Amino acid sequence: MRPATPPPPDASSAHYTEAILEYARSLGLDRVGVTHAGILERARVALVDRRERGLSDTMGFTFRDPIRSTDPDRAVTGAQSIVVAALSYSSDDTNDANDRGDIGEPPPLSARVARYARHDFYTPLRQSLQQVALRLRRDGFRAVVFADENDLVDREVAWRAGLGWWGKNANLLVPGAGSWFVLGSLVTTAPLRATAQPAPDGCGSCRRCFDDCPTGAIVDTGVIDARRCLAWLVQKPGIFPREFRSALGDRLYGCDDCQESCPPTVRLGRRVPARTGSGGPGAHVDVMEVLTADDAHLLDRFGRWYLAERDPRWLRRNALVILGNIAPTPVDEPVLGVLRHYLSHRDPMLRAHAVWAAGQLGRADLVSGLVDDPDPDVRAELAEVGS
Ligand code: B12
Ligand code: SF4
Ligand code: SF4
Repeated sequence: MRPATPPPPDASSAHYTEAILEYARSLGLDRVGVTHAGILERARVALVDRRERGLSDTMGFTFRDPIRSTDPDRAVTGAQSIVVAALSYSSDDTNDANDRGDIGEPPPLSARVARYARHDFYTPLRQSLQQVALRLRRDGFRAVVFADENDLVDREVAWRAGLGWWGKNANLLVPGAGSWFVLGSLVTTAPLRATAQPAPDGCGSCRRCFDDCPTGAIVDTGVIDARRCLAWLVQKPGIFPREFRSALGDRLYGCDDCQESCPPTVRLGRRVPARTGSGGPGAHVDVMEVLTADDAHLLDRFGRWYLAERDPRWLRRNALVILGNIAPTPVDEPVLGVLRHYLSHRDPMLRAHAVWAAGQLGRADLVSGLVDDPDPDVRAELAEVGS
């Protein structure tokens, strides 16, 4: 006689939901919650409105198809609920503790990496959620994991599941812990119980992030103008807007200013146990390495980041802007060599940024050979350095 199949669990019981959440916590997820799988109405309106107002610039992501990215049922047919998780990438001081012992002294020409990109935090987040999804599947339900993808607006589901409040800087802040968290979800056909009401606002009268954003990109409460946001501009393909090149400073990828100025994130983030994600370049990257390495090396080191068309030329572009911002003058031989190399580069986008960097570093004399350059972007840069 075959053993009787156990009856399917009653997923709508509070007990089952708590067992799933307990399992998720045991897998290292710092905060977990459950929300229903209804349409994300507010996010849908916001995505369309921001696109219409030009605030999303040329970003695709969730803006490409707002109907899809705000309908969990499109992600998983018959979706009933969403398990949402936050994984901390906090460190125990405000200044690169993630990387202590990791890299030693920063290189002399050092570019900065935003905290979420210093190590790979998405893989452990996804792996833990996959384990939870497996358990739900074993119990007879469908369950699919999404984290930083285009199918779901992560902050909106996290807010709805009670994981945090919307900061005026648009980040989701976890009560008692701040915003150094990456977010992910699993959408499932299991009818789990929603865990909580949305967390109450914790910003109060504070406006620090508005004042400290280097480009004025926070244009309203919780609203980012991507055309000004350095976190987008370092990813966006094309010519880096001239008006924001100085503000870029030494940032190679990401921008943390609106979180580093955020009192609850700075204060409470220290209370969250420090975590080092797997792999990743750490907090500091040698600008000369980015400018001299080949594609294979750059993809090996930075391939986990979002690089349009997986092309490392955008990193080289950012590095040229950084070089123009931080290289000491008069420039030394290695920097001179790099400038010369890029001023004669076959890629006109890189030539254009090299022209700018040379001008910034007081070496407009180097660009005189480019007067007849066939590329309009290069000629536009030449006009700016007065050549
Ligand atoms: C596109 C995108 C970006 C864009 C645009 C950011 C943005 N604000 O939309 C760019 C490239 C600029 C970016 C930057 C960053 N990002 Co990003 N990004 C995304 C992505 C792919 C989609 C976000 C989205 O759909 N935005 C749509 C708009 C409409 O949403 P929103 O701006 O949050 O608007 C909401 C609020 O206004 C809110 N709201 C409505 N009414 C009210 C009222 C009040 C009072 C308030 C305060 C809010 C509020 O409702 C709106 C709709 O939900 C998500 C991943 C995902 N799939 O969701 C990651 C994601 C949002 N990014 C993330 C991170 C870590 C960052 C950076 C910190 C990285 C860095 N260090 O450089 C910065 C932060 C910049 C910032 N201040 O927002 C995390 C956020 C984690 C968290 N704790 O919040 C996410 C969730 C990725 C992940 N899965 O972990 N990002
Ligand atoms: S990520 Fe940087 S540029 Fe973008 S809103 Fe925050 S502080 Fe401003
Ligand atoms: S800096 Fe102040 S206003 Fe901005 S998100 Fe943090 S607490 Fe809110």
